[in-house]
Amino acid sequence: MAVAPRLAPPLDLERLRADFPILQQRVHGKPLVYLDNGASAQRPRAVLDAERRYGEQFHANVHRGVHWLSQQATDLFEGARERVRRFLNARSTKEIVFTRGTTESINLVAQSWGGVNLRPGDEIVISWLEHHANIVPWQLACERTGARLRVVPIDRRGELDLDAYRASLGERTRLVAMSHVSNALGTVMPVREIVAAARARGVPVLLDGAQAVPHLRVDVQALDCDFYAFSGHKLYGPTGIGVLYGREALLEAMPPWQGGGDMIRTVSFEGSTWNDLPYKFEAGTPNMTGAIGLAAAMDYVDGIGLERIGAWEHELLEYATAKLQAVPGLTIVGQARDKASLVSFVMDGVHPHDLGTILDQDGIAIRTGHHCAMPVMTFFDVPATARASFAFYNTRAEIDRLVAALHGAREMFG
Ligand code: 7TS
Repeated sequence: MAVAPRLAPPLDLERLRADFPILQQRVHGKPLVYLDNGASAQRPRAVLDAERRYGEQFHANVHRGVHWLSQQATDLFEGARERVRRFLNARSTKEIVFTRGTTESINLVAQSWGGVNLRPGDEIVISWLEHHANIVPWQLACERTGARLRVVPIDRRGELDLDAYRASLGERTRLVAMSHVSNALGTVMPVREIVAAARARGVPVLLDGAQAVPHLRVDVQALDCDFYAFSGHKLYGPTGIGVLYGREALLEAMPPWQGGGDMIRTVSFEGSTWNDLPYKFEAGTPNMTGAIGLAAAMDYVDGIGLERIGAWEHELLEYATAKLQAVPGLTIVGQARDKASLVSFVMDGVHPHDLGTILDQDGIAIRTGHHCAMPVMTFFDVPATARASFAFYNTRAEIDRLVAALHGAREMFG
């Protein structure tokens, strides 16, 4: 007998929004409409409380004290690592390196892995839609090693050209580094195909998951990627904390990238030896508050369910797309068939920065600019875009306010 699919119950937005104190306020006299979640999502009380509780009751330096507080702090910090492992379905906590964020995670790989694996003429394959954090560290690695970048084109919809991608993989390809979701266009990248084609050639893959983890269920074993990078602050967690997932065998073979306390086993003036994974990559006192806050954010998100979050955000995206398309003079930049949770757009005759300023007067927060993805702007021949990026706590009524304000801007600029 066929079992009817169980539909997830819809989100109780009123109750969920009450978890976010910052959303309750007025800006310029208007209720805040926060549509800049792609830059940084807001933190629920559960995260703020976890950070405060740690500071009020458990803070001490980790991994070094025999005293009670230090053990509490270490347990909480290592518990957070295990929470991240479970969130990503990594095999082992040895594969979970805490960093300051996506940017630092990618720099770690570019410096450490790149330093021992790249030779003159080797190639790193990236795409045209990458955030600067997944371009510049590779450029720096290329400068140091003589390797070069190969950039896979996108099409007018903002989708990766998969044939060109496959054709770009060659004898000299040493690494593929791509976004999971584009921050400037919202494109969900065909990561299965990307990974499969690279693996067939034995080429490791790094995925920049900064814009993916808040919206999609990420399982690093199912993805079969070698590195996965993301930031806490886009996942309703704290700033200054992020994660690098790395396949154990690769991390094991990589040298440390920063030296200092905690990453060593022994130090003498003749030379030093390195600590086990993941500590080899965590020199100095880590961000314990951040890690604990991030674990609380993961509990919070999983408590709601990423599938339900994704489903609601998809509804918001479709609703916003339809309404925005009806605004005279407005063009959506990035029309990929598979998109996550944001809309980039331009309006004839109105600079995106002016749009942002006008919307701000209405209490509506969006981001305007190049979104740290200048090549994307070049590709679409625009100086900048306006970008509304959604979180599960956004409502249709908020999108109505965005759209009304855009109609107003249109009239103002005639
Ligand atoms: N990669 C992608 C795809 C991103 O969207 C971002 C941040 C980063 C890397 C860097 O993350 P960080 O936490 O290390 O700074 N993106 C954005 C954005 O879209 N608006 O502000 C920051």
